[in-house]
Amino acid sequence: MKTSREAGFFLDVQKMTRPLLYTYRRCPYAMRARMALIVSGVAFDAYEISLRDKPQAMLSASPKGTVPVLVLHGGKVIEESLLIMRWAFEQQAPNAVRFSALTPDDQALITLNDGEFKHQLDRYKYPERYIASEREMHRDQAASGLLLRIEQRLLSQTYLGGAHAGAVDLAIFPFVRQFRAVDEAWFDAQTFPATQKWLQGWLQSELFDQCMKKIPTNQCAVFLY
Ligand SMILES: N[C@@H](CCC(=O)N[C@@H](CS)C(=O)NCC(=O)O)C(=O)O
Repeated sequence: MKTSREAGFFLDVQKMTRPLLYTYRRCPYAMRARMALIVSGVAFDAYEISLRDKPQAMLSASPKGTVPVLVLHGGKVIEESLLIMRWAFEQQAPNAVRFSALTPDDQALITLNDGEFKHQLDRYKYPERYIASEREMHRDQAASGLLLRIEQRLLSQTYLGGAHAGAVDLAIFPFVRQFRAVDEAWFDAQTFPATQKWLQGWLQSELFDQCMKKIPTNQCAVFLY
């Protein structure tokens, strides 16, 4: 990975040599997009934004103002993390095949993750923004909802995707990571052995390491694998 080129105020989408990903290192949606691009072998530029001061070029491409946003050569904009993942897997790069398939059950798990679980995670992680006295209720609902479903799957298979990691693993792992990070001691004391092992495997993976490479705010880095 090489750092340093600063993205211009406006993008000249005809001159782009690689797709440009607007990203934020700690955002779980951006993490899933970066990991999908990396495993698919797609070379891309990653521009690290400040959430408080978003670049005008990004807002011109995607006025809704969330990351990740992927701008393709020619100007096509993909502004939802799951669609960026899908685009990455469609590029047919060597590693992409086993990551591409999403069963209806996988999709249901991702919907649960992005809906109910994210709702509970926010209320557990940021009690000051919500009703502080309900924090533990949200934590416990998350545990008996998505985490239990994940645990049941991982008791009979190594990855959520089956014997091999799949898109469903990449889509969900960053959120479970964030959930654990709120109170690691609590999480590690729960009886979710398969989920704990699965999470540790991802935290220690080369892919996660690559996806978490630090890029200075308002600078661009090239991801070439
Ligand atoms: N549905 C979107 C959600 C993306 C999202 O909410 N990203 C957060 C960062 S984790 C964001 O950009 N929030 C805007 C802000 O905080 O101003 C996706 O899947 O890409």
